[in-house]
This record gives sequence, C-alpha cells and structure tokens, in this order.
Amino acid sequence: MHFFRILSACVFYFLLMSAVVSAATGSTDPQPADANGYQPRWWKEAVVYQVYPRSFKDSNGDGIGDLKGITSELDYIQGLGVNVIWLSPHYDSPNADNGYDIRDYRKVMTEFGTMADFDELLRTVKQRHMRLVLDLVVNHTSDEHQWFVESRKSKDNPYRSYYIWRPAKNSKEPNNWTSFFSGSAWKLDPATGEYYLHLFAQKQPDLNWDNPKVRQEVYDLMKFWLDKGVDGFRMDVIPFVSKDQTFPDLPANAQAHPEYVYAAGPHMHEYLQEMNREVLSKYDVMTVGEAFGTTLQQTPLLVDERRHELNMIFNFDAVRINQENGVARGWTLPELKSIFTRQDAALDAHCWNTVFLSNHDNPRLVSAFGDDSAAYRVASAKLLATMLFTLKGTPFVYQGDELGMTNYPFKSIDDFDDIEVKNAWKERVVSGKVSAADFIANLRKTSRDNARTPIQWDHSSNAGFTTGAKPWLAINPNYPQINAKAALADRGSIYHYYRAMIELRSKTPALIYGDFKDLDPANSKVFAYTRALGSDAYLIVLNFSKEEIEYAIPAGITAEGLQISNLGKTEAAATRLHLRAWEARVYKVASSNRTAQPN
Ligand code: TEU
Ligand code: CA
Repeated sequence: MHFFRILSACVFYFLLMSAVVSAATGSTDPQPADANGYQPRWWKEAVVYQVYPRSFKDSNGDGIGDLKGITSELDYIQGLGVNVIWLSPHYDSPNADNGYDIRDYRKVMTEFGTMADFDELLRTVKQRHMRLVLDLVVNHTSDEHQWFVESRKSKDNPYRSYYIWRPAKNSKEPNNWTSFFSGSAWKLDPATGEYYLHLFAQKQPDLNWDNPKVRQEVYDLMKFWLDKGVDGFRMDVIPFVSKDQTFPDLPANAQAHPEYVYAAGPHMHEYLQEMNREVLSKYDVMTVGEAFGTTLQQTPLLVDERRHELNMIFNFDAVRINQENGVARGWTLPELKSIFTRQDAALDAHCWNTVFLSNHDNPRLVSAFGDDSAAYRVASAKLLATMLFTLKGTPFVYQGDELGMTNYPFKSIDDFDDIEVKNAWKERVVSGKVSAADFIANLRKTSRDNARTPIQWDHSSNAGFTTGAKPWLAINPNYPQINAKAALADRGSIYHYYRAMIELRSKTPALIYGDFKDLDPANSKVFAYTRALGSDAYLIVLNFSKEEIEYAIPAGITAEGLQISNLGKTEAAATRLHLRAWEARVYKVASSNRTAQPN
C-alpha cells in the first residue's frame, strides 16, 4: 500500500515537472496529461487582468485614459502577479459603444495614442515576460468603417454583401429580432431603401460572415496583430457571427433572451474551425470567446480541444445572477454554487473554463457579490478574491476590483455615458413605461457604467487619473478612501491580498488543475469546496454573510495547514471553524484524508 502511494507520487511529480517545462517553453506539442487528465497549457495557468483603456490612466490631461497611461502603470499590474493583460478595444472608433464599434482595425484610436505607443506597450509587456491579448470585435463594425460606407451606397456595390441587407417585409422590418440596445435589430437605410442588421447599436452593423471575403478580411487583420507579437484574442460575441439567413421571427418564448437564438447560427462551428486552421493554429496563442447565449450543453462544442475552435469561453450564468434582462434581482448562495457545479460537470478534461465574475459590462464585483458597506467592503472583496483564484478555470480580474472599487452613486440620467442606458431611457422612461426614479435605482445595481468609472490612483484631485480638469466619466466620490496609492502602502489591503492569492494559486497545481467538489451545496451562508490533484488537496471555506458562524467541516475532511485567510489571525486547524463575518480560508487537507477525497 505504502509502496504504491510512493510510486504514484513519483509518477505524479514527473508529470507535474514535464508540465512546468512545457509551460515554460510554450510548446504546443502534446504533453503527458496530469493526474486529472489535463494537458498543461500556459493559458490554463495564467491569471488575466482586463484593462479598459478609456478608464485606466490618462497620460496627457485630456481626461481619457490612453496607451501611454497603461505603459506607465505596468509595475502596478505586474505587482499583482498576473501574467496576461487583456486590452479592451484600442482601435480607431467613433466611440458609439466605447470602441466596440471599430472604424479601422489596423489603426489605434487617436484618443488612445499612436501605433508607436501600442508597439511600445507590447514591447514593454513582453520585456516583463507578460503577455498581451487583444479584443477581437468582428461580429460587427462601425457604420463609419470603409466597408460599410461602401456597402450602403448601392445594391450592386462590391461591398454590399459584407453586411446583411434585406428588403422590407409587409412594409416593415424583415423580422422581429431586437437589438441589445433597444428597439428593432433592423435599420432602414434611405440610400437603397433596404434594412441592415445590427444586433447592437445602429452604428454597429453586423458583418455577413457567410461571405468568404469577410472571413478572409478577419483572418488577415488577426494576422496583422499576431505578427506584431500579441498573444491571443478575447472574441466579442463570437457565437453571433453565423446567422440563419432566412431570418425567421423569434418565437414568443425566445423574445426575452434572443441571445440563445443569435448564438445558435448554422455555420458558427464551421467558421471557428476555419479560423483556427487558417490563423490560430499557426501561433501559440490563447483565445477566449465571449459566448453570450451559449448553453452549458453547447459549451464543449466550442472549447473541446479536439475540435480546434477556442480555448475557453465566458459563461454568463454567474456574472448575471443578480439581474434578469437588466432588472436587478435577489440571488442565493446555493444558486451561485450550483452554477459552478454545473459548469464543472459540463466540461471534461479536454475542455477548459474561465472564472469570470465582473468586467466592463457588469456592476462592480464587491457591490454585486459582496457587501460594499464600509464595515465589510474589505473583507468581502478579499473573500471574493479567494473564490476567484481557487475555482477551476483561468481567472479574469477586471481593473479596479483589486482595489475593491464599488458601484457609483448615480443620481440622474446625466450621470451616464453608456449607449445602452441612453437608448433604454428613451424606450422606457421618455415613453412613460417606467418612472425615472425606478429606472435610475435599478441602474445603480446593474449599469455597465458602474465598472467604467476611472481607476482611483490616489487621493489628489480627479483621483490622479488625469491631470486635466474633467475625466470622461465622473470619478467615484469614494476615491479619498479607496485608491491605489493607499492600497500599495497598506500591507493589509485588498491589492496585497490579491497578490498573495495569485501567488498561492500560481505555485499550487491543485488550485489550477485539481478537481472541484462542493462539499455543502445547500448551505445558504457558507461555500465550502475542495480542489484535489493526486494526493494534493485543499479546502476552501467562504462565509458569504455578515454573521458569525460555527461551521463543522463535512465528515471525511481534516483541515490541516492554513494557507491563507482574509481576516488575519485565525484557527490553524480544526474540525469546527469559528467563521467571522465574510471570513475566507484556504487549508491544506490532511494527507490521511486522501482516500476520503471526493472525486
Ligand atoms: O458585450 C456583449 C454582451 O453580451 C453583453 O454583455 C452586452 O453588453 C449586454 O448584454 C448589453 O445588455 C460585448 C462587449 O463586451 C460590450 O461592451 C459591447 O457593447 C457589445 O459586445 C457590442 O460589441
Ligand atoms: Ca489621454
């Protein structure tokens, strides 16, 4: 018995070491899978930090964040221990949707700087042995993109079929599809009297991916950036690229969530496999699809490595648990846990997941999932970090969450910038369907602008984000208390806890590749789970409440060495834990529990 244990430990460490070597060389050759059957890959072991350039750091006083600003703060980003930066769109754009409406894919947005600034950012990121991943927004372009300027000119323009044009049906829109930014997804264009499709803003016409020339254009622009040395792409609403060109109406039961129809087009997998063949397979890159509208059942079709499509996707179930179609809703901890368990069950060792709880389209992490009151903001933000870095999948940190930045106290419609809000205001409030007060109250919890207020760098005027008079979006008034300078100086800050958690994850293969098991799914206050790889197992216990809780560790598990906790001094090991408000702990599981480890 003992002999076999030693033998299996040796085999396990051999596999582990080959994993480490292959990750270091970035090799894409097949490597022996680890104890749980995973092929080791650098992007599975990475921690990604998302930069929303407009709000990160302004270098020239015009009130708008820019590329030079990012380059100047790489110490801050790298100090967290993250190794990949995902840059939200930095391309030339008229900014109808803050850069998600691209006018020229090979040009840098003038407000963000020049191509030389981009090259310098990329060079500096690489010099620090970090990687840079770009946002690929190719479901749609700006209506100011040259292709669309041509396309709308006449029905026989060579670029006509770059977009999706249809004549009126019974003198109305071609079908009942709706835009995510209010109203019909079709816009009548006077020049030719036909409608074009736009799943987002009117200034974001959808490309026609059934035209092979369009796909070739996309592959060419991807190569343009990959040949500069970027390390992959986050792909904006990528499952929407293939449409059923007969455009049937949405059935009544699909109208509340049209994304499930939009993401189920007939050729999507075919096109992604083609993209992989023609572009991605030629580079050592990471890809993450923003897979809004993709069910768990469909997920392996996108991410199973044997299908050669994407590495991983963002699943929206967790991040949208606190809203139903833009309306804030209450949620319970068992609901959240069951999302993680179901995701895990849907993906086998040929697949990979992301851990994603916030981004530029969602409220602030601590406000949505924690408690952003003065008493519990720090503890709950640290608890959420404990969860983010110990769940199974590549973790994504959204800028500012490492400071525990909070939602913004919006008071009036004038406080917003987001086109989604402006359009919804017209459709819901101006039309008299909803009162202004109810509308604003809901947005305080759900608005995308919560996450887009500028990073709070210090307690000087405009939080050190800009030296100019006015930032593009107002700074959260809590910046004198919540800012990077204060966080860096305080060893007990959220920032330093992120650093410690990322370090723990990075050096602990079980926290990356280990099996996930929820020990107590029905518990409404405590989330307790294990991660186990071979004989190496960890117990994570999170008190998602402001109550003190006596928590009995489920039978069969003995908590041994405390690895980290968010409230400072705490019990080293026990069978019953006295958990304080929002307390989070990670223990090593005693080796005598090995055989009891759930699998
Ligand atoms: O988001 C698409 C998406 O699925 C959403 O989260 C969307 O913003 C929201 O549901 C609107 O209600 C991506 C980008 O992340 C977002 O910023 C862009 O606005 C959008 O695509 C269009 O490019
Ligand atoms: Ca600027």
